[in-house]
Amino acid sequence: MDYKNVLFEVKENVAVLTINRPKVLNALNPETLGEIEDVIDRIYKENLARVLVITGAGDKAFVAGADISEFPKMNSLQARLFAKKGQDIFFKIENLPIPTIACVNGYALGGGCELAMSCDFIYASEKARFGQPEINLGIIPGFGGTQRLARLVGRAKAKELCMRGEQISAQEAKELGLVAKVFKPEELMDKTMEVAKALANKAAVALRAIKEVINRGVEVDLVTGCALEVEAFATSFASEDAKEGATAFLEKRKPNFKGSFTS
Ligand code: CO8
Repeated sequence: MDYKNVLFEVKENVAVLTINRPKVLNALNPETLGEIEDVIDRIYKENLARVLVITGAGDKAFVAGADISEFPKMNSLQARLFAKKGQDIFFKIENLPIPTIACVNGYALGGGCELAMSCDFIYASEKARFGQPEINLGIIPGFGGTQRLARLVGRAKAKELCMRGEQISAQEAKELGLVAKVFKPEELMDKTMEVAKALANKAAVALRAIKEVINRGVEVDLVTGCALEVEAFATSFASEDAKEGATAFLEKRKPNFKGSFTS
């Protein structure tokens, strides 16, 4: 597939997906969502990378939401399909078996905030702005925002953010636990890539297990979550990288993880 709305490259096992519609602050129309899905499917099926970074083109926006110019063309059923398509794609991102980092360089509003929340964690520029402003359009978030936001920042704060529809700064988002780290705008990409490359050299089976167990574990009770953990622990313990990790420690050298998914 030729991409018109996104850029995609893989370097040193780190894939970078850039939403590339800067004239409309990288708003997500159905075509852009389709291209994002194609990239995610390729990463998964072709095992293209060990880490994925998602960012936005230009210096103003990560993604300013779903493309509002599409709304007047849609009836309720079409809007439902669009929302469902977005949700399905964001689940694919959430379930990718590799670490994903949202590198939020500017506005992350509506669908943009929802895209960022489907990643494992968010690194943001000091000038990034977050919010679910759909209420100001007379609608509600449709790409999973009410659900992921409530899980990340708690019910009451999620309700306040969705009901008031106001933007918050990167620093406020960090205080809420939505953002993991805040960087100066000119440092954001380099710092994100530094972490992404470090993750690409860690034990892949263990990374996948951490992701799956935390994602699934927060949805269930503690006993069930710990049962998931003990099984995933056993899988990681049986991996080639686990043998290398312990051997390297005992031999007082740095581990040379292969990053293979085989256990
Ligand atoms: N959709 C389409 N175009 C957009 C969007 C958007 N979400 N955001 C910005 N643009 C366009 C503007 O129309 C403008 O275009 P033009 O130059 O042709 O006039 C250009 O981008 C630059 O934007 P502004 O001039 O508005 O820039 P400002 O710096 O003045 O303001 C803001 C920046 C605050 C980000 C402002 O653009 C804004 O409020 N944007 C809309 C944010 C928003 O409401 N996002 C939520 C959208 S709804 C959503 O995401 C729901 C997801 C689920 C949908 C389910 C499917 C139906």
